[in-house]
Amino acid sequence: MRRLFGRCAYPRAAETSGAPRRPGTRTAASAQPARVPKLLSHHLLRGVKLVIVSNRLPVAVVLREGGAELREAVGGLATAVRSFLRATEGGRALGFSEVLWVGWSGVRAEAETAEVRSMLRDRGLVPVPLSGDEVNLFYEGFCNSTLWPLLHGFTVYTQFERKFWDAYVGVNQKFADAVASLAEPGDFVWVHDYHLMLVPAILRDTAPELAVGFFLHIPFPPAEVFQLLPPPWRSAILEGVLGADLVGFHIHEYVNNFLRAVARFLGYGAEGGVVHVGRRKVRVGFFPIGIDFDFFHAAAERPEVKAEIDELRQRLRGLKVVFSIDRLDYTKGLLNRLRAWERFLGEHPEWRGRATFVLVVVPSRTGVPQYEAMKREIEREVGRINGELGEVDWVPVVYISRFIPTEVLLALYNVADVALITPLKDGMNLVSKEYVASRRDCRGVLILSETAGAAHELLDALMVNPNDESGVADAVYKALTMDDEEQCRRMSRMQAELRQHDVVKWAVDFIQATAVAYADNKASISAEPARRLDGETLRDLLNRFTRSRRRLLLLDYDGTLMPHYPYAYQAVPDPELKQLLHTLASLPDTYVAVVSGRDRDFLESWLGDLRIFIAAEHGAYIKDPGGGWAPLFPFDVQWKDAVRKVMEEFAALVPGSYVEEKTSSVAWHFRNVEPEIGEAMANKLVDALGGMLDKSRAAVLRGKKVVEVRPAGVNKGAAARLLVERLSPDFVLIAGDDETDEDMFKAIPDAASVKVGRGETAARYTVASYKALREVLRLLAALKPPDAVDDKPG
Ligand code: GDG
Repeated sequence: MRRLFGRCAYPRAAETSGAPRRPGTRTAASAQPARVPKLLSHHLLRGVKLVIVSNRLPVAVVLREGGAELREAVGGLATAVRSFLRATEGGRALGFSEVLWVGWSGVRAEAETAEVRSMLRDRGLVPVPLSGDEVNLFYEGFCNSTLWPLLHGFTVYTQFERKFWDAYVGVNQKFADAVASLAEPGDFVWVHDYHLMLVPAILRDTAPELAVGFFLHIPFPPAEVFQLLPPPWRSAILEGVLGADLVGFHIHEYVNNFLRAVARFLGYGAEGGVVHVGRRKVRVGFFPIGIDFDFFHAAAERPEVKAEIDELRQRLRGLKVVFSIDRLDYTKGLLNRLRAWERFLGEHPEWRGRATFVLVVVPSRTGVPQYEAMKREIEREVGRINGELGEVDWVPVVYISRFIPTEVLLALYNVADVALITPLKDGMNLVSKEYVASRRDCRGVLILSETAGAAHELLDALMVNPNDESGVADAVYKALTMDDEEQCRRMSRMQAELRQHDVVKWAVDFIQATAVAYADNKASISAEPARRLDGETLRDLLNRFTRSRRRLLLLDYDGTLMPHYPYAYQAVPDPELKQLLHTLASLPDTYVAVVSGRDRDFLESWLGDLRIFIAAEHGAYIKDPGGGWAPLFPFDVQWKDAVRKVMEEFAALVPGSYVEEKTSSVAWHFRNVEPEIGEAMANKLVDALGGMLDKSRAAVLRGKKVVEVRPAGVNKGAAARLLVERLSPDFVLIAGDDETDEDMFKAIPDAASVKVGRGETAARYTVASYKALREVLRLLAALKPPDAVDDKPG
């Protein structure tokens, strides 16, 4: 058996069919008739570029003495996108004018010569050079030692290193810069996988008019697992992905996990798979990746594959073959699989000498100690099993630890009586699909982990739990003894599924869904985005302030003038803030108003001594400098008792939620409740309140983790408008950090409005934090009194 594959001379990894062409052109190896699907060309795709972005380009650069050579890479993503491009005439059948692919060439930046770059560019491939340090910290570090284990749920293998994260941020920026430098408004950008989760948000900031789709090829774990990432990293990753118009996963479970994480860590709710991020709607859906069904289904007819099949059959002498192929990885469950095979042979000794397990493990991430140790352990186990059970003319496990040429892989798919695919966790798993598609003879049995994404489609596989050793052993027995009729029944049902949902359909569905999502967002994207308030924009603002005759500053309190504290009572103004407000209010013809959601008592007790306007309860009550409180307009709150009663019932029903009552409003807060339960109950509460309230008197508002009822027409925008009408300023500055402040930004569109912190906004400017805003206010306070400006007009 040692010579099972001995006849072939194996080229090295990234096995190939020679120099690749431009993405989308057909290659010799895959010269099957391309099956062009019925494409629903979308007008948004017409004449624009498709830019594919992935960590690796779909080629491997091989450096030789006499120069460089490019070889087509084999791997899930590269093969999938190539099949799509082949079937769509390089994207032209969809309307794209050109397809470019941005990624790392696989060689360190130092080795990426001008010759390599130009060879790549000739083929539409745009290299992003990575230095040795970046490869170590970004690729081997954050990608493979943090995100890979964490997203697969291997929490104990996950490393949390600040320097890995910093490199991840830097390299994502590099990729985004490379895309932004070649994409134009309206172009389509398809970002792939966990290496590049920050790219969509960076593009949204720097090139907002691009259509962006993001697809994750590996699992997205439950929120409790994702929570292990330090808060700034996990928020940046979620916000990063949400920069896209469409976010895709393989299966519904990952979609749910992602939406829960978004709700829990960012506080964004989702309805029907749409997350509202400021003005944008981000669609989140599942798009199970398929394979090039026709290619695999026709493979056994190809002469070179046929020859391999004949050769293998001859050498196997009627032995039944159980087969698996994986990259060396702890997620693949290789040791569990070996032990299950051993158990099967122990429980069914009659199969010794009649069946063999061909275990192909393709080297991967060589040099990483964890992987090296696992390789040694697999080798020890194979050696032990073969030593204990093997015979002179039979080995229980044929172990191959190298990359195998495609025709050999295709032959193995065709001769294997059983495919034993038992990953502990796998985003999808293409091998299981390729095995099924390859069986033109309608024979063979697939044993598949319920923990692989593919289990959601390949329902006629013998489903196993990879940790259930005896369950897997039983499945092997069942598979080896299954009659031909049942094999064919199961195979043909699975083949029908794979034929219908092939890789081209996957890519076309994804691109078309991105087009729809982008069309929806286009209007809001074209609104002018907020600009950072620094440098020139800040100088301009200070100038306008100086030249104006009458100034009004409308300032939110929590999160804007003060940081957010865990408990509301902690946000007591510091002496520096009070001094600043005092100085500003003392400038000639300058009015300061603090506009807050807090109640009158709090604001009165901490700010009442300043000569400023104060608006409490979102503007329901306004106090003039040195004067008393007056309502924004006459309103009644007779509805409060009934509303409070309903809300108290909800508070009793939902542990962790509570009711807050102010003079003009009642609110039900659910920030301490599980997001799904909180959101679902909030919907019910809104429905219940909607049915009992007179809309002309009371308004139900759905805020961040709160449902509030206020007098109709009361909001910070109305308060801002009233003050502007009363004071007639020719310069208005508005600053705020949350949803309720957006009402002010929209109510006074000519104002210099400033959003404090991240997130979509109707404001003109943004600053990073309350500290940055205070710095701006300090600059205003230090300006020469406008009366003394020499060149004051008039
Ligand atoms: C990610 C996710 C998801 C492997 N060894 C050889 C070889 N291969 C080919 C197989 C198959 C591909 O590589 C591996 O498929 P996977 O599904 O494991 O994909 P990955 O790229 O490893 O990983 C995975 C996938 O993305 C797609 O979204 O399914 O869950 O982890 O096509 O045939 N091909 C040849 N020789 C080998 O030795 N010729």
